Amino acid sequence: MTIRWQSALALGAAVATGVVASTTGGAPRTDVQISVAPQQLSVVGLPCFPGTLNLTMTNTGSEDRYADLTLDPSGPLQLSREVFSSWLPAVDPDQPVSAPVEVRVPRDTAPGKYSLDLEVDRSELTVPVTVNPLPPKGPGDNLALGEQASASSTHGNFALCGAVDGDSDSEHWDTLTGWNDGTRAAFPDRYDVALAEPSTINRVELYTLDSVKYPAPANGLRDWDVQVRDGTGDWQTVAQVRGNTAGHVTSTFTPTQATAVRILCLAGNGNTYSRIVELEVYGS
Ligand SMILES: [Ca+2]
Repeated sequence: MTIRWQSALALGAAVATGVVASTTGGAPRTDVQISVAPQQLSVVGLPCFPGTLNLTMTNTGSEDRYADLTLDPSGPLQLSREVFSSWLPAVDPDQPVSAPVEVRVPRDTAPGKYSLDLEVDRSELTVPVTVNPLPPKGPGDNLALGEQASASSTHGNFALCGAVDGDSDSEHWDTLTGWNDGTRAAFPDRYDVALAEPSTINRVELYTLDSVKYPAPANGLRDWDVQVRDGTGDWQTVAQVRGNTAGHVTSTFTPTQATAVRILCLAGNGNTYSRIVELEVYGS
């Protein structure tokens, strides 16, 4: 059931990209076209599971100009930006300018249909946003999925939340579905996930980079400690992995009450970076 839910999420994140023609809304002059990809979005009320839209403005007119693309969310939608401003030179061929916006909703958001209105001048575009039900977090479910991650550093080309996005496939590595630290050849690094509520856990599944192009013996995580945070805020080591060359490692330990889980990364194969494609946490 968990797998099915994750697959659905992966599909939701892969909604076909495309360009939506702007509407003029009766404006006498509209020389900035707006587009968005994907054309619709699915999100869920988890703290580390943002939906991302890519916004694009294109000056189709003959004069250089400055433009403000405003974003107007409905209901509970929270945005990483509410305006996208850019200088748009008039050039031939037209030069699109793009920027991302992250869309989140609170955990208690009612599932349903919402929307995000984009506007430049009188050119408007509406993006439908579907809020899906929260995933189950009972016995047998991955307690780390979409929960708040934090890290000692994150490489600029990667996403902090990529290691709790439900996608453990290393072949998707270059589409930001994993965490890569930002301090090359310097260890330790740490990657933490705060659980939604204190939980008794006894197993951590770690997927490090192991693809055809980037095999684990040269690119994966080699040495790490699995640590859990107890109710007093102290961290204790519950498992250790050394000399790893596999893409997927299961660590089991005595059932332990935890408010958060940390991977303390001590060394990587190739002595470059710490890379986690997915971190999963389970109770007994
Ligand atoms: Ca992932």
